[in-house]
Amino acid sequence: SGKRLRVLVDMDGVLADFEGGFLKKYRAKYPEDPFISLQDRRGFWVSTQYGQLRSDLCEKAISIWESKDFFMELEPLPGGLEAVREMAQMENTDVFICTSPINHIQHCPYEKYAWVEQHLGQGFLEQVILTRDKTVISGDILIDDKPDILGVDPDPTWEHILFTTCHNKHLSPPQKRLLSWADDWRAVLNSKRQ
Ligand code: UMP
Repeated sequence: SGKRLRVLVDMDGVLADFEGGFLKKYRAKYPEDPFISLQDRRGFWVSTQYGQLRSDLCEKAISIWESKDFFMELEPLPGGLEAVREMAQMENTDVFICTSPINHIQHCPYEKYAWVEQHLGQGFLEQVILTRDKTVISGDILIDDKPDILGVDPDPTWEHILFTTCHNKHLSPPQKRLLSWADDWRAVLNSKRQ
């Protein structure tokens, strides 16, 4: 009984393997330059850590995700597509994919929709929310790998569940975590139902 549960699911680092796709294409494009292994990643911003490694690597990193086909060719993370499909079938549950596009607009916004269409079907396009500010989107739960989700609303309606990935696994965050899609995401949803 009670009202419907609205679940917001992030895309990069939660459904799509942004970090793995980045590293593969960075190493292919810049084979002579140093790189940061996934186990050494720290901090949400890849470009910041590459810039700390060597100042010219910040813009080289950015050139990777600004390239055509970067977002389209990201591999799905294990279990993510199955989880959102299952959520979409659950009673009294609405699932939305809530993702921030980069400001280099040539490819990313289109490719994010195309990725969802390819992997989840055309009908799932109805569930896509592109926004640079997730605090203005209302929901009960936001599953996201970014530790600090800030915006104009200081008191968002959703509870942020931190999805574990290479850059956040060493933190002791205030949020609840999902360790992966093999973790008990169903229990997290059920805990928010009235
Ligand atoms: N992104 C950057 N710089 C980085 C790492 C990621 O611009 O160093 C981009 C990729 C995604 C966006 O489009 O930021 C993150 O979106 P969310 O995962 O917060 O939705």
